[in-house]
Amino acid sequence: NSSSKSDTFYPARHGSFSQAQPNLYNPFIEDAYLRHYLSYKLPNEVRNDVFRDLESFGARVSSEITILGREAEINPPTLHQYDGWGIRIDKLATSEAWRKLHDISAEEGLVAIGYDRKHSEWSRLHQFSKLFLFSPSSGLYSCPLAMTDGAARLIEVMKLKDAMAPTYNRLTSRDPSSFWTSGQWMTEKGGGSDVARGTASYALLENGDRYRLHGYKWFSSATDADMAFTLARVQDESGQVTDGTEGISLFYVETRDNHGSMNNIRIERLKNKLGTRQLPTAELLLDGTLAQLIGEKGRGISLISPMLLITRLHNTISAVASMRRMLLLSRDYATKRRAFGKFLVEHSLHMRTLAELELETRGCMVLALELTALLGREECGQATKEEIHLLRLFTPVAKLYTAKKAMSVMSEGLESFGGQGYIEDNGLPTLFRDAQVLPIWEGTTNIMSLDVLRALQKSNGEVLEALVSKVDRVTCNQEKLQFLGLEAEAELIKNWTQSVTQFSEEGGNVIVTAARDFAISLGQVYTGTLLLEKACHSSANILDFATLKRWCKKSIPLRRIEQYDDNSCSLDTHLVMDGHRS
Ligand code: UCC
Ligand code: FAD
Repeated sequence: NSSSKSDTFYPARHGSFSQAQPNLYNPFIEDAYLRHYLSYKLPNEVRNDVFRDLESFGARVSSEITILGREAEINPPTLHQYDGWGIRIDKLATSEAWRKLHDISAEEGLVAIGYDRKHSEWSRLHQFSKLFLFSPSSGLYSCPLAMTDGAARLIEVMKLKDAMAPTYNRLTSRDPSSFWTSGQWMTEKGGGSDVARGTASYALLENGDRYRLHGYKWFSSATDADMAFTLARVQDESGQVTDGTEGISLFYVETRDNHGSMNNIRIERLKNKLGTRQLPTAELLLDGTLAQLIGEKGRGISLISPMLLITRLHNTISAVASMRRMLLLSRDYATKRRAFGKFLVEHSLHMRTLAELELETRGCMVLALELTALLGREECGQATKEEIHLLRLFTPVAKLYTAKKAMSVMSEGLESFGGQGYIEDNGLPTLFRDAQVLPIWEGTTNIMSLDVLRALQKSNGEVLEALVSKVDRVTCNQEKLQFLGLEAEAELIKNWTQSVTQFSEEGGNVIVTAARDFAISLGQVYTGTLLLEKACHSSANILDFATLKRWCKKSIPLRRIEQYDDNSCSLDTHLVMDGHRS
């Protein structure tokens, strides 16, 4: 009756209109694919230990860490450049949550696990699985951890563990009071991709291997870091520096002295950013910063590359982790939100939409996790030559591939919540805007595509031969493939591989224009190969078959060579610049 209808809107009862909200449960227990993948890869004795750790860490992630990550987003860092008397102080204030995330990172061994090597070659897979759970809840603390890990690895690769023991021990410490984080200052105003032309910082000899750095670092992510690796040009006695790559050297900087004073570093301003708001990203003026030369003069870009390999793998795992997180929340929401008289989970169209995202996520997961396993093998001296090549070739591929997929999954994922996906307070938009940095930093998509060409060229094509032999091995057992009904998929993967290798042999100069399509195609081929390998394993389940079969319904973006030739390049320019005043 009409009086009870109006009662419904009586102000005291308006609480009954709340909207169902998704829950984040233990992200390890809820992630059947991660558990299945780790069971497939890890030997039993390692598996039990790793599962115990991931399960208890997952519980911490879904409670304490998620709350801290959200607090870090809501309370971004601030910079106070002057005190009340006009004295320059450059006081960077970070939130309590951010500092607590530092402590948790140490306690949980988020860097240390990769260096303790308790599970020898499997330690990296353990560490990166833990980071996979941590990253989307971490309030971007995953970023300083990436650079910290990269710095520790650089020290190890340079065989400086003894000479730099106090630093190395802090970077890999589990004790929050001694755990250090590292920055990585490469980008200057003149260029972040083209570091060779962009680096204008210079270094004046102080004594021995100690220098004073002068320069302007345009992006510094972890401005609260304790140390950094950076690049500068050494000035000779006549005040000259060498231009280009050959003029760039690598330096180690401690950001503060023993009394806590800044090492002649001025924080000029904090960046006002689309996302990563939790992160104290700043512009830094190095004004006579004391620094130690690392390695040979003029070899800076090459020497810093082991750090880049690690940070690019962190980027990859963070991209995939954000995809997984969006889907965990979205599918839970689908069981709670009703539309047209049914729960979303009962709408086949909605489920098809999410299944497409799940397919991309599973593909990216096998790619990312495989590379971390390869890294572990390489670091323990157990990798074959083929595996070392695969790690080199597929690190930039995975970085660009997963970052792009993360963006599309984040966008579709937000839409799966309808209007709620656009609402700031529930934290979902944070996942979206933080994903947008993943294709940009640590080398943009095009720069990663060109790095793939560099890997090919530097190895005289051996990195691609490694892929071919991997594909051959996975597709050689015809009898088994026939028994499993996977011959068509194996055939398709072989055809894709042939198209890619043929292109690299015949493409000549057009391969530069084709580099992005080439790299994405490689990502699809290798991921398909890994999915096939998993589907052929005795532990495979019905979803492994379905994932592979759906993956093989895609096509690779690489087109015929003439579609990248000079004519088509000038048409590109014509299309883009049509109407521009130049
Ligand atoms: O963005 C940054 C931090 C963000 C925060 C951290 C996030 C981590 C993830 C967190 C997730 C939440 S730090 C800035 C990152 N910047 C970049 O990545 C730079 C992008 N640009 C490039 O990568 C370019 O390709 C350059 C700078 C490497 C191009 O330099 P060059 O000098 O023009 O290139 P060359 O001449 O080809 O390479 C110089 C040397 C060569 O060695 P040699 O001298 O022995 O022949 C190359 O083989 O460097 C070597 N090299 C490499 N080696 C270059 N790239 C590599 C590589 N990837 N691996 C091994
Ligand atoms: P540009 O090099 O100007 O690139 C512009 C566009 O041109 C890009 O799309 C690029 O793909 C394209 N392009 C460039 N060269 C080519 C080519 N040869 N062929 C085809 N396309 C090309 N840097 C640090 O060193 N330390 C940090 O801690 C750090 N933190 C960051 C934090 C944030 C939030 C962000 C956004 C950036 C950070 N960076 C940091 C900088 C980042 O690494 C650079 O912005 C990035 O590498 C790109 O460099 P750039 O901005 O100079 O772009």
